[in-house]
Order: sequence, then C-alpha cells, then structure tokens
Amino acid sequence: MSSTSSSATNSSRTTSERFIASAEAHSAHNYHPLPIVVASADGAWMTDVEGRRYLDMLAGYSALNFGHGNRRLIDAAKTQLDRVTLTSRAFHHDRFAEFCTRLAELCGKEMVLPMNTGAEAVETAVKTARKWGYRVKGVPDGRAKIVVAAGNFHGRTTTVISFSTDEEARADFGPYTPGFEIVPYGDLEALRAAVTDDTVAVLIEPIQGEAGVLVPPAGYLPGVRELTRERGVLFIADEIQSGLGRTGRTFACEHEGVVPDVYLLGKALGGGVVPVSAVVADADVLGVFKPGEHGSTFGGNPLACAVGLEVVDMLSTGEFQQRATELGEHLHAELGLLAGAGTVTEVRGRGLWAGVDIAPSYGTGREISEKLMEKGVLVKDTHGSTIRIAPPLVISKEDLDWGLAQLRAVLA
Ligand code: IF1
Repeated sequence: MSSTSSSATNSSRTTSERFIASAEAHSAHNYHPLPIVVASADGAWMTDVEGRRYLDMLAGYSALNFGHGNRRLIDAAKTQLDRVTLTSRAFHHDRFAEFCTRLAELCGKEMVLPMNTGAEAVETAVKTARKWGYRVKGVPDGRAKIVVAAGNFHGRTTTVISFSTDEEARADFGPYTPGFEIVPYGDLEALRAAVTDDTVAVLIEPIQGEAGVLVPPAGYLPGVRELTRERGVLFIADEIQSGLGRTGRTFACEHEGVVPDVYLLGKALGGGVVPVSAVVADADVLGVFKPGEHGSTFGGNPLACAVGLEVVDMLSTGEFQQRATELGEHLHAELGLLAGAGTVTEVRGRGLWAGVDIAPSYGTGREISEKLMEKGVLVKDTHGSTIRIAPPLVISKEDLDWGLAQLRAVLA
C-alpha cells in the first residue's frame, strides 16, 4: 500500500495519533490502552514519542518492580546476549543450575520448574497438582478437583479462563476445562465445604490483583494452610503479581506467616526484560514429572536464567522489600488522607501496591486514569471506579509524592 496522499487530516494528526491509528488498523483489538505511545523509559519514568514524560505508577503490573532499564538487569542481559541466548532443554547450559538452585533457595523449596509466562506457570501447576493427586495422593483417575476463588485472575489460556468468574475473560471461549470448583474468596467455611477426597489442590492469589487489590481477611491464609495440610491437599499460591517484593516481603503469604506447598512466580522474575515464570515446590511435589511429560522450548533458556538469577540476587538482600515496606507505608498513609476527605471510598493493599476506589461522582476508573495521564501519571483502572497503583519499587519518595499530588489535583 502506498502512502503518497498527505491529506489535511493526516498531516494534522500528532505522531501519537498516527501510531495509535495504525495499531488499531493492524492489531487485534484485545486491549484498550491509554492513548500514550511510549518511546523510551528509565527508572520510574517513561517518555512518549512526542517527548513528554510520565511517571509509571503501574510498573507493567509488577513486571517492572526494579524499574525500567535497571542497570544490573540490563548488564546481566547484555552479557548473556553475547554468550548464548537459547539452547532448548534438549541440552544443558551453564546458567540453568545456578538459577534453579538460587531461586529454590529464595523460596525455601527444593525444586524449580521454569516456564515463560504466568499463565504457563499456572497451567504447569494444574498439571503438577493433578499428577501428584493421581500418583501420590491416590485419587482415582480422571477425578482430580482443584478449588479456586471467585474473582480470581490467573491468566488467559483456555483452561485458566475455564475457572474465571469474569464474563469478559471467559464468554465465547468454551467448551471449558472441567475439574475446578469455585468458592468465594476469603471464606474459609466455603472452602472447607468444597474440599473432598478428590481435591488435589487449592489455588489462590494471596492478594487478588485484578479483583481490585483485595487483601483477604486476617487468618484466611493460615486457615487455608491448616485446612489443606489436614486434608492432604496442595496449597498453590499464585504470587505472580504479589510476589518478589511488591508487598514489602518476598512473598505476600509471609505477611500471614504462611508457607504454601507451591509458589507460582512470574512478572518481576523476568526483570521487565524477558518473560520468566516458575513453579517452585519440594521434590515430593515437582518430582512427579518424568522426561517428556511437560516442557517448553523457551522455558529456562540462558537469557531468562541470567536475568532471573540477577533478580534473585537483588531480592536476596531484602533491600527492595524494605523499600516497598517504607514507601508503602507512606503511600497508604497519603491515600488514607484522601479517604478521610471523601474523594476516595476505600483503599486496599500492602506495600507499594494499592487498589483505590474513587468516589463514583469523579468518574470511572478509566476516566480518572485518562485525567491522570494528562497530568503525567500512568495508572490502570479495574472494575468500576477503582484504580491500581503499583509503581516500580525503585521510585523515589519525591516522585511518589509528585504522583500523589497529581492524583489529589485530579480529585480536587
Ligand atoms: C492481561 C490483571 C494484572 C496475574 C496473576 C497469573 C497471571 C497474571 C495473579 C498471568 C496476569 C495480568 C495480565 C494482563 C493484565 C494483568 C493483570 F489486571 F488482569 F489482573 F497484572 F493486574 N497470575 N496478570 O495477575 O500472567 O500469563 O500474563 O504472564 O492479561 O491483560 P501472564
């Protein structure tokens, strides 16, 4: 197609508008992004194609916990790019063992099964739990059940959306995978009633992200731990978004002193550089896999391992968790003041992670997000009038305060 015409409409469009129109013409409309076209980024800041700067208060849904262009992570990636990037699991490579060993150590577990995306880690956990159920627990073939929570978000594959309660994510994609039981989140009695002898696992987010950064009632996670232990059921914690420093701890489960049987990790594990996910558990669980029974071309590749190892190294000192705790206390104190002023109806979350319900009279979450964008702050809405705030853990207190000042201005 030639583009010789320089009609008035075309030339009067901004660079951003042209990028967006072109994206809309040639990509599936499975997203409705804010109208900003990012060209570069550094730390907590992004710059668009017009040279405007924006404070990133979403951090790629926590994939960018360590900020954009983090020196250590970029250096680790660059070094590995010049050595070897991909071998497939048909061969060993010299970054694999160290990554798995160190990640297992960070989690206090024995084994790691590396994958790429979060949804793949969840799929892998579903397969692990079922196989464990048949081979170790002794569930009759084909009867394995996994209990999940309403309002969950675990990814987009056909099996994972089969146990979603979000019609947008689920409708028109059936037939659905059977074998899942959905109970209300935070309700221990409902969970207890749903667990049968065929139950192989309980799969939950220790804090529900998509649902609006929902923290379960105190005692819920310990209750899940006790119940699953009693009934010989695996407790699988999806820490893909909540884990790796975001809440002020390495894992959100830690806030309640809970250690699940299986951790699912993703997002920040790839340092915002490459997709890296993992299932982490003891050998009596992950040991169920024999050669040929599960895998991935890219899972555990040298580049992924090099970056993932650097992430594990960075988390092992506790400095990022500490930062998330301190800045998180500040963030929640400031948001609490807005709640006191009535512009905000509820604030939830832990550490540098907040779900903020804006009084509906100020508009939908989307409208608030657009107004914030105009003021140079990027957040993401979720259902109704809720916005999610999750800046990179490396954000400065000054920048965080500036971002909060823009929120106050939008709500003034
Ligand atoms: C989208 C939300 C965030 C996750 C948990 C697994 C996955 C995710 C707890 C799957 C992914 C995403 C994906 C992104 C939007 C997003 C999201 F709004 F839907 F809830 F982060 F807040 N477990 N979360 O949060 O990981 O396969 O994407 O690597 O799908 O639009 P993935």
